[in-house]
Amino acid sequence: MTVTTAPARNSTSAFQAADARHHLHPFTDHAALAAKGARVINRADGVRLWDTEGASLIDGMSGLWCVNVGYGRAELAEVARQQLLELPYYNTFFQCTHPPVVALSEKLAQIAPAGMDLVTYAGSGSEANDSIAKLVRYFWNLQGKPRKKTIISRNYGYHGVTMQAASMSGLTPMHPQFDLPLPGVVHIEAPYWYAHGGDLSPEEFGLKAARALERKILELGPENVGAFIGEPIQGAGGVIIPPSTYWPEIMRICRQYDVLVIADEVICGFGRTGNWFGSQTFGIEPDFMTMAKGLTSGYIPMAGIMMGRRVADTFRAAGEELVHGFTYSGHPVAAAVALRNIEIMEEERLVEAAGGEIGGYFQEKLAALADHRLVGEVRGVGMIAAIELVEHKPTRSFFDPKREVGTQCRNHCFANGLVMRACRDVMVLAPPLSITKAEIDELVGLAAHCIELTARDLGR
Ligand code: PXG
Repeated sequence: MTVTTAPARNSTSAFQAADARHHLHPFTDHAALAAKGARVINRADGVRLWDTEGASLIDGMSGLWCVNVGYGRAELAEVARQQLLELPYYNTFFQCTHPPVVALSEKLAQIAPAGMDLVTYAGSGSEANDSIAKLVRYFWNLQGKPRKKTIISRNYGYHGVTMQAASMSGLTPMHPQFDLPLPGVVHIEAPYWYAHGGDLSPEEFGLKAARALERKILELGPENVGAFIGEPIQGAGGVIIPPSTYWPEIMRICRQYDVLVIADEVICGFGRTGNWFGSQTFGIEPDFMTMAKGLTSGYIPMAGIMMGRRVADTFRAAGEELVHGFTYSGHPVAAAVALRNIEIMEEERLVEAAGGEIGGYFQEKLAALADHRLVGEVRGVGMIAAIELVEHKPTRSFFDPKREVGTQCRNHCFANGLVMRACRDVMVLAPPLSITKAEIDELVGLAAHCIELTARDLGR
């Protein structure tokens, strides 16, 4: 046992020491973090975070793309408190239900794309995607097509970390540590025009990228392909926004070969792209929709799986038990918080703001950063955006990844009061939808300053 001189119990160094000793962080090099000490965030309000040293940050990432209504919503704490007192837990197995899960399901059916009116629940986006993969198998078994099981997903996709969700993810570092992907999952190229579009126009490239799906279906045989999964905008992969031609062509292909469409709305859902769901923004008609994050604005864990009519009718008519579900499927406290969260979005017209004035202002201010010598492209929709940091603008050429330019920029942001995330050398932003214009000015000002600091570090 190591004994050190004890720092004050609630001091930053005490938290850091205990954290380093006992807490293994997600997606983190443990030894490197232990050497440095974690930043201890202990308070938040609106779009701002504070750490134990008293420093404040504008949270340009809504936590992890989830706090859509912003921090400090007393109403959400209040509904959770009331529900905890009234019925803190009961399950939805064995022919039982409870008022919060009924009310939430009804509300979700109201705001979902047309025809989607059946929902089941999970605790996280990963669990929800894992469940969908099982439901795809079950659907095709019920249809008498038991071979139709392969799921096609995309490079740069992020669908979570369970065995199946990590397999469907297309961020390659997620696979080797765990001997993934599992059989039955294959990947195709992403509609990432800036990196891979070459001389094609975005529209031409969108068609080309979509037709990679058709080629893969024909290669595998349509009788073996069960579903295609994609985020409307690929988030963790670097906010990859597909050209306008992409999703309509994907829909055509999936309908032609009878392949189910899974829209992973974990980031795009709940207003981020200016509609309730990214599917509405991009003209996707999903058979399954994955919901998490913004469903509760991250105040409490919850995920949902929304089904389209064909899938829903098949399950409703199955005439047997669906042998799937979690202890916490439709948890009453989470459901109550989710419902109130959606009501807040409605009352404050946050989705309209993201698709209108506030989203427009955010995108317009950010667009000005495209003139910076380090910035190759600024792209965005509603309240999600990306800034590509590049070595050479005219040829769209990237820095050597070993230089970790994105990480340097992120570190400058962190030191200067802004949370902006780096996905490779793509700086990404997804602030709360409740952000004000003045806060957007501050956020974009800080982002510009930190990009400039990064350029100077590079001697440019
Ligand atoms: N689908 C998508 C599109 C996601 O973004 C998940 C599924 C998985 O959700 P859970 O709740 O199981 O984490 C996500 C999660 C990042 C980052 O680095 C992004 C996510 C999670 C952790 C980190 O940007 N997205």
